[in-house]
Amino acid sequence: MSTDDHNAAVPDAAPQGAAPPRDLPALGFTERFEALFAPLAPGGLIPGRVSRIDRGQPLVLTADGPLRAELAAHLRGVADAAIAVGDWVALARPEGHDLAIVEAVLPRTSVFTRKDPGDHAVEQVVVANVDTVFVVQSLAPRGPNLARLERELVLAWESGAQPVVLLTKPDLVDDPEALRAEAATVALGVDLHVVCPITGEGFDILAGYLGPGRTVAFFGASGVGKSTIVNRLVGTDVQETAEVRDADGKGRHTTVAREMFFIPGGGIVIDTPGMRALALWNAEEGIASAFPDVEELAGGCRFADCAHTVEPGCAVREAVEAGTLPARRLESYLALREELERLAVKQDARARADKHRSDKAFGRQVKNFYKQRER
Ligand SMILES: Nc1nc2c(ncn2[C@@H]2O[C@H](COP(=O)(O)OP(=O)(O)O)[C@@H](O)[C@H]2O)c(=O)[nH]1
Ligand SMILES: [Mg+2]
Ligand SMILES: [Zn+2]
Repeated sequence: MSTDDHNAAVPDAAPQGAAPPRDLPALGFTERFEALFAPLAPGGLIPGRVSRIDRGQPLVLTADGPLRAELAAHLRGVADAAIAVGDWVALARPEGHDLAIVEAVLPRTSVFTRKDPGDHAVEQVVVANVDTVFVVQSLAPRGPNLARLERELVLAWESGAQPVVLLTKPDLVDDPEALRAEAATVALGVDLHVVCPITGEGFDILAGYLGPGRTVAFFGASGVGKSTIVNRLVGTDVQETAEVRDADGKGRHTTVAREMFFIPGGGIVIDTPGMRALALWNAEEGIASAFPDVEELAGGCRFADCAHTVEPGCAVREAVEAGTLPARRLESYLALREELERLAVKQDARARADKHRSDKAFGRQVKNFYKQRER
């Protein structure tokens, strides 16, 4: 922590485990972010990465250490600028101000979103700028939940990060290999590994996804072992874990916040609380990626806009009848598609268009920052 910083540094709130690196590439500041940030450097701003958010105030890791920050007035209430753990931001550090100020949020390489669990057709950004999304499921007590895995994979694909499935608790089941094969039937085109954070099985493979500047995040229901994996990777118990209730095999929500941790050999992990509600948000492409089998069959349907329900000449339903596509797979696909359609009715057109406007929004943020400085 440099002592001449005029903004309060916050060592007490810094993540436990390995200290956050001070060099930006180790924090994930790639050439892409460097180039995006360049127009803001002449304005005296510094780049930093959001490692956690407490009561709306991000903790931002910078080359000068962690700084507590708040959003600039011109970003507040702007949906495009909502920040998430993992975001790269441009910070001002005004003289005599306790908090640094987030003046812009750099366009993301990936963003994991879901529909806000409330009723509204509102997007919730879970984490940003993740390279690999680990979708975690437990093999015990009942084996993988295929429908949930399909939904999780749709969201993971949609994020733009690389999805990878991790299956935990092989030590608690008789035939982990058979359960793995079952999960593999819905995890098309993604790596799938069995890991045991208790024995360390599979951790050599996890290391391959990590390394300096690489960011991985863990998703899955509570109790599947996400925090236990994170603790083993980090090398100390940075996250609380909880015994799973025997009756229903479900875990309690011990992980309450999303937070970034650092791996001694290099690499950044983000743990997340178990998410009960994983409602889709604009996941058209995610569905297409998660169901390559259905999408390919659909190419053979007589009608280009075939809904695979009652149309004549439907190659998808023919495959189900012939036994080459599991009926439950088509049901999942249709249910997820229908969920998206219901969401589209609730969303206004603007909300839908917003998703692809982050580059434009960033340009506006840069302009607003310089405009406000002239005053
Ligand atoms: N036997 C066994 N227990 C595990 C394994 N992974 C996690 N656990 C246990 O499962 C419980 C829930 O783990 P936790 O990491 O808190 O789950 P989270 O909610 O996904 O973060 C804890 O008691 C862990 O010790 C595993 O591979 N084998
Ligand atoms: Mg946890
Ligand atoms: Zn069809």
